[in-house]
Amino acid sequence: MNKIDVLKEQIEKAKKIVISTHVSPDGDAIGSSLGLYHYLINIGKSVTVIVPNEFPTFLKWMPKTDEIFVYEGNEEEGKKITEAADLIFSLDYNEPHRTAMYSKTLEASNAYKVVIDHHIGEPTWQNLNLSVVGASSTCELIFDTIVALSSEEYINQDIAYSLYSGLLTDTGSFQFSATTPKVHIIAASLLSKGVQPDLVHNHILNSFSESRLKFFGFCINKKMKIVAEKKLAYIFLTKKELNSYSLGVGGTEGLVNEPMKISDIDISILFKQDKDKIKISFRSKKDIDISKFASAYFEGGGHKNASGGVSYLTIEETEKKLLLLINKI
Ligand SMILES: [Mn+2]
Repeated sequence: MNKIDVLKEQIEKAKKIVISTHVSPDGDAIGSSLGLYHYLINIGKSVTVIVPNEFPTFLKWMPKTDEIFVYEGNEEEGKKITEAADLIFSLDYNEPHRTAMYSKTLEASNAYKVVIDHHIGEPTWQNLNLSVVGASSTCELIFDTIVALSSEEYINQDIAYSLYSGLLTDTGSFQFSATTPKVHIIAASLLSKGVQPDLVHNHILNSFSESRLKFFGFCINKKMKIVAEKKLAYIFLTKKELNSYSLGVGGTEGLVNEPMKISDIDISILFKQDKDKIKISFRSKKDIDISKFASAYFEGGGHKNASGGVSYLTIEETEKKLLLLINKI
């Protein structure tokens, strides 16, 4: 049996389905989850989307975001829903630890587990893996999955808005190298289902508060450091600086991309001080595989040109470590 037939059988059998995403869900995580959610609801299934923690306000316009179950703060109910599920989708992540506070509950479940993701990784914990490493987005893969399970006719306007949002955010508005001809063909199909591109763009990208834009200005003006010979820009932000602007959930989203607008910058790194660690975002241009650097020295991973990582040192020590190691990039 091919993978799609296996999935089809599991969906038909399933009485309760859970769709889960990684911690701090982004546009692709929410878009792919809602896209699949609408499809499964439309074919008559009982489905809950569970996110580990809150997601940004600029994603809350998508159809049925109010139905998304936020695990953090509702753990008891979240455990019950997960225990009752006989089929669980893991979208936009491929290791349970990426779900942070939800991971124990997820791992305790006996449900049939399906991973659909595009990040680097070779997971072995699931029952079925429909991931394509290097694909533009999980939304692209959900489009393919729905078409393979049913047909393009099943993609209605709600699904189209959800999937288009993830395509847009994960390709940086169709600019990153994973923006293949196929991505544009999918985008065209979604537009033909009634998606208004300007509306999505305004909701997601032109939705800054005045305070958030001023914060971006502060980061570029006062905090950005350049290592010209390495074509590297980096920003360190203390907890205090992050708290002194009313940013809300997802307020630093996209900040790491700002230095990439400089023609002489090929690498951008953002360090954000958190409770007990420093969260790191890496971006690179062209053939520079920043995920290798992120995983070798900062417990990171992700994509060739976009990775995450973490440091348990102080800001001063982390900066020292970075400057010592930049020749390894
Ligand atoms: Mn993604």
